[in-house]
Amino acid sequence: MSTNMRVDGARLWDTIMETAKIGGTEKGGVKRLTLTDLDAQVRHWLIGQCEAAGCDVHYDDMGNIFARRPGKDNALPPIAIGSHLDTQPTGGKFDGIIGVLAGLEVLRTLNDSGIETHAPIELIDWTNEEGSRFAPAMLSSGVFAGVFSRDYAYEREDREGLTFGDELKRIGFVGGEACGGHKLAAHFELHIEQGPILEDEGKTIGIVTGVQGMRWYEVTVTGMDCHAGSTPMRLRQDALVAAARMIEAVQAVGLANGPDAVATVGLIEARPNSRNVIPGEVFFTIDFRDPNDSVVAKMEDEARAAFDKIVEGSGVSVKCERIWDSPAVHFDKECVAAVEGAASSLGYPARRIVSGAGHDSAYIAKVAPTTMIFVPCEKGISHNEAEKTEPEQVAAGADVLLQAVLATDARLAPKTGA
Ligand code: HGY
Ligand code: MN
Ligand code: MN
Repeated sequence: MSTNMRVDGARLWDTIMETAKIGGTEKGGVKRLTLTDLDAQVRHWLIGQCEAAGCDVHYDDMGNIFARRPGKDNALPPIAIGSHLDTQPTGGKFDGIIGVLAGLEVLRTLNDSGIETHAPIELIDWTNEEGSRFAPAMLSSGVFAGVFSRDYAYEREDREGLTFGDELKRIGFVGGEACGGHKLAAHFELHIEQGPILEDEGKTIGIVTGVQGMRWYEVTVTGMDCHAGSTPMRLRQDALVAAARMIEAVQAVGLANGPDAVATVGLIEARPNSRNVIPGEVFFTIDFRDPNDSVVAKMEDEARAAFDKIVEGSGVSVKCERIWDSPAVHFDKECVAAVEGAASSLGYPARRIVSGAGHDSAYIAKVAPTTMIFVPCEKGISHNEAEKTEPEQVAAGADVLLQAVLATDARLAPKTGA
């Protein structure tokens, strides 16, 4: 009986440790930025593993990889298991990666058990989920969901001026299928929580009901480069001092709109970045999030008003451009119920939770019934080389994933008893 089926937790953990070597860092993290040679290396590794598991593998013109395990009726749209293999510069071994590799483990477990599902099952590696090298995040699942055009995505530049399109071509992953070119019956994503709630409450499984709203901004503060030694304080147009005040204001906006609002300046570049030149230009980014879109909008208004006040009479100007707006997402009730039912039948302590982090599922939810499964990570630490979770927790998440996918396959199977 398929409800007794369990993944091979040791095999899954070994797979995670194997891929962690591709871009592995001294501190035990993984640095595998999207569309680098390391990303290409793990992509080829994944394709090899999926082909060995009997899947048909192809990728689309955004480099999204689709590994399809045939079902009884291959005319049915596949039930997808997706996440991402790209990481932050100081990323961990698990963010995104456990979602893809647990999907591979589900395919392997179905093979070991000789189970034939009604619909095909499709494992997906979504390109550029992190948005660290090419902003915004979730770029390729966004193209798949029709949120971004492929041309917009191809034009995105990293901080060295290289474009997404050129880098995708360079690593040889421009596939023949137009991104978004095929339907998904459902999409499930296993992910670490990247927050402290599950661990704090002693829960093994997070039943994810949605993703909070988020907006990203790029801010350019313009003053005047000048000599640090011969320019009197009262005559300076110091872009970095103004930017520092704005960053303080961003923090204040986050605190003032709590308890769920979060506000972050994560990237800053001062130019010319020379110790004896008054900075003439500063570039920095802002990340605002809250489960409630109206709070995110209010934070934007308050930050803009603060910036205008800061530049008044300062001889400095500011340009604040919103480059990304991902409204709050509510996942599909039946998919959420499948996860809840699986966690309960497997006897794992679970709770419903809204995701603080963005995920590809947030966009895929626009085009397919979607939900996510969380497992705890130690102290909620993520986007950090110290990111840690336990083999038993990953195996538990993979078992819930397996059972939720099987339950969905049974629910969606044509009633003709195919
Ligand atoms: O930014 C995020 O929440 C995700 O990690 N890309
Ligand atoms: Mn992730
Ligand atoms: Mn991430």
